Amino acid sequence: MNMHFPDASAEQIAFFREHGWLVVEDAIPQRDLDRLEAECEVLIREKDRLAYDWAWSDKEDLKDRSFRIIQSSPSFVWKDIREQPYREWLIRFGAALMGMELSYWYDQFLAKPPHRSVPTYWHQDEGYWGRNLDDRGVTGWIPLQDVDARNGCMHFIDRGHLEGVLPHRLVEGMRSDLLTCDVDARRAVVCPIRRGDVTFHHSKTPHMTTANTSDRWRKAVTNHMQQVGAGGEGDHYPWKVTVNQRTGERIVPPSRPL
Ligand SMILES: O=C(O)CCC(=O)C(=O)O
Repeated sequence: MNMHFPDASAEQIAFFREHGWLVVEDAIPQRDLDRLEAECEVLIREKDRLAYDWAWSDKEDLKDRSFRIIQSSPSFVWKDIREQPYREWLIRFGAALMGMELSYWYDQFLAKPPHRSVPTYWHQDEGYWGRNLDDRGVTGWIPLQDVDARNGCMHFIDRGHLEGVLPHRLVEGMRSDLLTCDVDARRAVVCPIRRGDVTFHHSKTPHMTTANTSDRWRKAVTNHMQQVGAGGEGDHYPWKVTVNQRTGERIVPPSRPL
């Protein structure tokens, strides 16, 4: 293990358990981020083949998607990614925060183009994943440049992980599976952070990122981990849909009420 990667302190663990989120400063070396960012470039360049448009508008045909949020996975293009020290660190650090044994689940590359993106609206990850992940998931979010509210940093609802799963709905005007829920925005904590910092959030923490109004891309790699044995998504809530953006097909998985 690279000595640079920090261990979770008792204060960080206590903060995460109370608040449902945490900023870890200076966690990942710049050279590791340079490699990760370079590997992700092809996902932007070849987005029609390798990515979904997470904010696919219902006014656009499949072939005309404007990719207001590119949604892909670094694992599609970087075969050795699972052996990278930052990945081992995410599991170790996340496990300490959650107080459970974790396995790495999946990663996403989420890129917002300059000026023409949209927010990733308020949601809880369990709203997408279903009851299988009940208090059993954690996410480590890695921006590939400095972020603040002008280019899409994380916002969290403080202590929201202690208040159950909120009713979600599909975001209006979208053809993708993008969900949202209503929150008390007065409790929102804005988390501007620097390249090298990482945020963690519990799978029940309501969170959002703002649109990118800057002149540069906002790129982030998000890393989802689950308790060993949780078995991935399932036992879904009634708002869940899956959209296959190769075909445009919309699938409604079996669900039960909230
Ligand atoms: O990067 C984004 O826009 C949203 C990320 C997110 O919602 C997550 O990592 O859970």
